[in-house]
Amino acid sequence: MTETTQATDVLDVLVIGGGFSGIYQLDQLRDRGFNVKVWDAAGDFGGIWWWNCYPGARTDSTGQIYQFSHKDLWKDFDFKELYPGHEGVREYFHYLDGKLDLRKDIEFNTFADTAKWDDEVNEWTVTSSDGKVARARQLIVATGFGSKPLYPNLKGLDTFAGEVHHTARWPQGGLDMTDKRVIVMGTGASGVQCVQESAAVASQVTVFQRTPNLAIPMQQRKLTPQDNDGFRENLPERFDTRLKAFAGFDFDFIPQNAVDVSEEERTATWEWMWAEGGFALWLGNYQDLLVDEEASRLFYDFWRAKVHARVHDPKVAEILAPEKWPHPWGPKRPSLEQNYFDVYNQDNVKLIDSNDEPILEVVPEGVVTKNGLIEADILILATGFDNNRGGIMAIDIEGVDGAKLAEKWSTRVDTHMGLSSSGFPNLLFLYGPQSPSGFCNGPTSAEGQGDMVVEFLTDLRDKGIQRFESTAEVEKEWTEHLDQLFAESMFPKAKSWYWGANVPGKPAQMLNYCGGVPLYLEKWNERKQNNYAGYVFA
Ligand code: N01
Repeated sequence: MTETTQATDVLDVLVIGGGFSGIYQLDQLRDRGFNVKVWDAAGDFGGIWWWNCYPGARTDSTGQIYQFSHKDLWKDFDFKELYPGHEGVREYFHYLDGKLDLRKDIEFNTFADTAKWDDEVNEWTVTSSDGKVARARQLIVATGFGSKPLYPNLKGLDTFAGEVHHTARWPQGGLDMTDKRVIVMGTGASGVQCVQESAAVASQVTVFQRTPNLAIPMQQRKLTPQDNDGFRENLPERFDTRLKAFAGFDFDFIPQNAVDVSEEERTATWEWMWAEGGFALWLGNYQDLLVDEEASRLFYDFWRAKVHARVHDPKVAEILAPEKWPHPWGPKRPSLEQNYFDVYNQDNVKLIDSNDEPILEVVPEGVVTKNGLIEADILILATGFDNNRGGIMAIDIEGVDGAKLAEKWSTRVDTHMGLSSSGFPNLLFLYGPQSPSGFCNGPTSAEGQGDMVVEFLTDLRDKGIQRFESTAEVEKEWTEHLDQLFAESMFPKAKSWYWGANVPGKPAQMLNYCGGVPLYLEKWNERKQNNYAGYVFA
């Protein structure tokens, strides 16, 4: 029997999810005297990086900004690579544990199965799949945007005789792909990284691509202690920029339009940015790239020429970077790649356009397409997630009068600023649907949105408020605000998880706040100054 099973203990706060957002809450709320516990389904620290331990899984943010700024936690941790792998991020979590003494209040291997609100006593009762029970006055769900893997509906999948793994359910002990025949389905961030790694060791890699990944260079490099010391010199300024920049990075868009500058200037800028690498090519590029198709096409052509110059077979290059673009460059997340396009020059790597040649069936020996059997030992499903909402809807959450959150959201997600939902009092979401989530660097959100929540809960406690609930009206307004931003943007032109277009059968709607982090924080501050407008208190 664990601490949270003591029926007499009523926690101030139970946090579900021990990634960046969850542990930030634990540390900050504990400092303010709250009695807090965290439940996490993972076996240990790392959040998303515990689950996604497939070969090559690494961040698309530099380690310097993929860390906490608070409590000087950046002063004595060295990242070994500019873009840390899952091992590096886990190492950072263990460092945090050493500094903040987190583990004593976290229960790993604990999947929250149900959460039930009791209106009589203003408490949540939460149960785990292995029978633990916790009671808490406030419940925070911080399950991340990618905790519910999306499996493809492949005929015969369970008959496969080899190893089949979703990237987000990779064996913790690893999987040796040396001299194996590997199939990778999906070319999102996870697929690109799996392809790069498997191509180095496998005897044969077959990649099924449905939509080309308009990937840009990572320019990865190893870091020395001197490099880390150098970075620390201006880290506070870089942290400061994060909350002022559109997507929570330490850079923002160039305040100029690509279409307004000369071709010579534009090309020089892009060549320089290309050599630097990273997401600045996406979220620190000319300001019109994500909103104007003409500007987007200019960059697409620049990008396409780079890809064609690297891929020897023009037919393969055309599948990877076609003349007719799959969608404008920008509204679908590009990946950061290291040698992704180069591996297609290797004899052991084959690319298949799955629009033309889909997998018809999985059989024990491999997969069957219209061109016959492709034998395989390992089948990698890099097919993504039921993003933003899936992880929350996987918990059976029951609010006032027995209302179920999964039912409420089955036709449409409605929240107040991605934080709460009417009918579900004293429940907050972090990095949840309708927050900047997918458009915000994780640790930036953990601190920025995290501080909003910490201050909110502290204020309510200090005022003796025992119950809060957002109103249906304010949620409708927020959803309409997102719908409007979406309609005015280029996002509808690219099917993506940002608006749930990747999940067959689920309603599509913009699930990520695309007005930018600064505007999001500003809107919260307005509400806060107005007695937390949008909430009803008791
Ligand atoms: O998932 P995805 P992901 N038949 O949804 C294809 C973060 N992340 O795990 O594009 C055939 O992006 C699908 O095809 P299409 C990051 O935010 C970060 O790669 O829909 N294909 C697509 O190619 C990222 O955006 C990091 O046409 C099917 C792929 O599978 C998010 O997580 C690393 C299919 C899924 O791509 C998700 O990334 C990993 C089907 N039935 C993840 N179903 C880094 O920081 C899906 N696909 C580096």
